[in-house]
Amino acid sequence: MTKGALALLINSTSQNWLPCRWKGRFEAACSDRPVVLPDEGLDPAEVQYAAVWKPLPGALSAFKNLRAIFSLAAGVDALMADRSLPDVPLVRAVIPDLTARMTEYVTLHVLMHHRQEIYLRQSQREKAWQPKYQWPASAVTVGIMGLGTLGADAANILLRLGFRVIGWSRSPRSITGIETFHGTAQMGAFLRRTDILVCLLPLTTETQGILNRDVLASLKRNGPLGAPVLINAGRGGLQNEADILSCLEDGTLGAASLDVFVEEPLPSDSRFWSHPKVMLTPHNAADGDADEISRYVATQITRLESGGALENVVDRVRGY
Ligand code: NDP
Ligand code: OXD
Repeated sequence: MTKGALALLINSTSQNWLPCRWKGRFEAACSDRPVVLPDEGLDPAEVQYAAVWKPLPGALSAFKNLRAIFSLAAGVDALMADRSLPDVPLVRAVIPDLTARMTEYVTLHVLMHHRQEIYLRQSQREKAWQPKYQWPASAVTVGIMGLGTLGADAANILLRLGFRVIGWSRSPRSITGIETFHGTAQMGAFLRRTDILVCLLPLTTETQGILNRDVLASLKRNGPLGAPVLINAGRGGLQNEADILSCLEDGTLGAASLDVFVEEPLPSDSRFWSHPKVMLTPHNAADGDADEISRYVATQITRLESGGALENVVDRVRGY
């Protein structure tokens, strides 16, 4: 008997998200069921599962026999914003490979700021042999906003590199070697200790615009880096971009690494492109791997159909 179809809805033109590439991987992982793209004459009534990346709002509402939605991304803010999203379990991507890639990005950028890369590249362009004093990692406090799957992993690696690591979450978290803070009441104490702020929060109604002037002005002053640094790989909607630019201009921030933006792709006239204190990447801090994710989805479907429970189901009230 043919099993219910899996619809693959991928709305992106970037190289990593070519739908035909993902379809091949899903066909290999879910070999016992049809895997269909929207332009392949798919019958909505046959679709039991949907695996999605940035589907157009309303795209899932036609699937009346849907049993679960699998987000091909860890962040589900775009899906949560779709008021017509079917009321079935929404599973997000929690994949060791994705976590490791994000930890690479965070470690890379923390080290680039700690090891004065912006200054050193400028010195190279100017042929200036003028090394500055190099602080030990133990003099620098990295504050991680979001101690979930990604934040906790990055925190552990930074700790191993010798940084002082602190973290902030919504509810209390305990991670060996890391001082943790939670909730609005403890946010100020967390920020006042932080030299490098790493944001790995999900975008929700509570976190929208959280990276604003008030928050950035609360970061530690007179730290070893001269001025605090922001690294945001969460979502663009977390940042107030006008505030970030003005904080970079007036020295409230010394530098920033930004992977995500309010509008993506970033418009060509954005000041961020050419800002000398900004290290910018095109929302690729942690690309998802089609082989890993398709196997993860296939395993979850098999478990569900054998009477087991889905893992990493989004709490729709919390929004992440
Ligand atoms: P998790 O859900 O595992 O962790 C989220 C963390 O944020 C938790 O610690 C949670 O607190 C905390 N949090 C949520 N809301 C608040 C709040 N209001 N105040 C304080 N803390 C809060 O998510 P992941 O670690 O898997 O992913 C985080 C985000 O990273 C994703 O949502 C996505 O937007 C982004 N991402 C970006 C990628 C990129 O390439 N740029 C790639 C992958 C993900 P608590 O522990 O109490 O629940
Ligand atoms: C994600 C992303 O959320 O790639 O996984 O942004």
